[in-house]
Amino acid sequence: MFTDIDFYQLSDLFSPEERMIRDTLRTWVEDKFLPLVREYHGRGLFPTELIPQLGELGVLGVTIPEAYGGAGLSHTVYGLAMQELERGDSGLRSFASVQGSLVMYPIYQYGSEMQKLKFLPALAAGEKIGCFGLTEADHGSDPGGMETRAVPADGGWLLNGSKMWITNGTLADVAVVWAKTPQGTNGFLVEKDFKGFTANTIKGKFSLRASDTAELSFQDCFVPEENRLPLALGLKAPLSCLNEARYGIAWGVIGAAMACYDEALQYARTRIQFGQPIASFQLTQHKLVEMLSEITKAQLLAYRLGRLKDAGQARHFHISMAKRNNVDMALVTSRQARTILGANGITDEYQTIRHLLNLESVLTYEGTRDIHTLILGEHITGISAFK
Ligand code: TGC
Ligand code: FAD
Repeated sequence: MFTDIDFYQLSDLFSPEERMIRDTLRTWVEDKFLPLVREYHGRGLFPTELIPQLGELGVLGVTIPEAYGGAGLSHTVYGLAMQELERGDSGLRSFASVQGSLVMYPIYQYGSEMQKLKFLPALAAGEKIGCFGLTEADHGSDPGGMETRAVPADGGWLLNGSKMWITNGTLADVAVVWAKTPQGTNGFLVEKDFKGFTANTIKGKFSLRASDTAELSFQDCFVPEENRLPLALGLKAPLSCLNEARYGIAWGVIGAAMACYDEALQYARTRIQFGQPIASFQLTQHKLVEMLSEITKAQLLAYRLGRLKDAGQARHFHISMAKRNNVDMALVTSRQARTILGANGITDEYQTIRHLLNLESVLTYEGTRDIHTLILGEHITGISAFK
């Protein structure tokens, strides 16, 4: 049974609806996801049978208007939803992040009415799955250097190139693919059956194993003009999608940290060494106090950012601070929790090391810690230190 970790009683600041949604998702993760995760993590697969339930729960496209099948709810609710999904596993939250923030968001923000009606309701219900192809093998932190090209062809475009490390890549019915055209960076909705489009699973991951990660390839892949995102021009378009996903991560990793802290606290109370619970040792208590303090600070940061985002005042650098800080917090917290579990803590009998390894991916994707440091540095000094 998940305990509520809310040292500064943030619950008092959420509306009854926000608390109800949080608690519904917390129960679902505990009852439906946790019994499956160990097996799927071991097999390196995403539990696809749960996707219809994710659609019914309304976590695919939380902030997308109901007119297009979304839940039409706030960014704060989206944050709480990501927190509860990631309390299960970062791979579960990644599935929802990509579907909602990286696929539905660009279609809603930059797509035609026809594209919105064709794709958004099915994506919201989990009947269709999407992925987001920005990163390439040679261009990760620097997507502006992308080499995937789209050249005009009769009635559309010919896509050539490849994308790497793509979440949901082999599951996706539609890929939002970013490519350079003679006019600059454009977004294309590449559907699964398009000739010349292939997706292959990346094997041998130690991190985010309960998530599908793939390489996408495009060989003279024809994409009709009606599948180009007409309003997405320039690198700004894909980068704006990242703000949505990064924001969700700032909340999500609090869930991972809660899971690890909860497991370590319960373990410390019952693990006996030298004839007494290790929770009775000062150094163990110091670790637990550090973990709870850092979780509490991260919760306050995410809460305020959510209210700023709901007020339309959150800028991308605000989001960078929360993603950078909260992922750091979760990595340190999960590592401290792992030490409390001793040798037991290196097996999948316990969840902490799975979260710890997942968080290495979360630190890396959606902008590494260094990139967010530089985004903030540029904002503070007015000088770009990227290149
Ligand atoms: P730069 O010249 O700085 O910017 C180009 C244009 O984009 C604008 N811009 C943004 N707009 C909105 N939101 C943001 N976050 C933006 N960042 C930049 C900028 O104002 C400019 O606009 P304009 O009108 O002047 O053209 O571009 P740069 O090439 O110097 O790169 C900047 C940098 C390094 C910050 C950017 O490339 C970056 O963020 N790199 C990190 C790449 C990244 O985060 N990749 C994530 C891929 S997706 C993923 O990992 C999914 S994981 C699965 C999951 O989420 O669960
Ligand atoms: P690099 O950019 O090569 O960075 C290597 C190191 O150099 C890092 O420490 C980095 O911080 C540092 N570095 C780079 N530039 C600078 C600089 N200017 N100053 C200082 N240090 C610098 N991408 C997608 O498009 N869609 C997805 O769905 C997706 N899902 C992913 C899922 C997983 C599990 C993973 C691991 C990645 C995923 N990614 C996805 C890719 C992810 O966005 C990239 O891995 C990330 O942007 C970093 O790029 P890179 O791995 O090429 O590292």
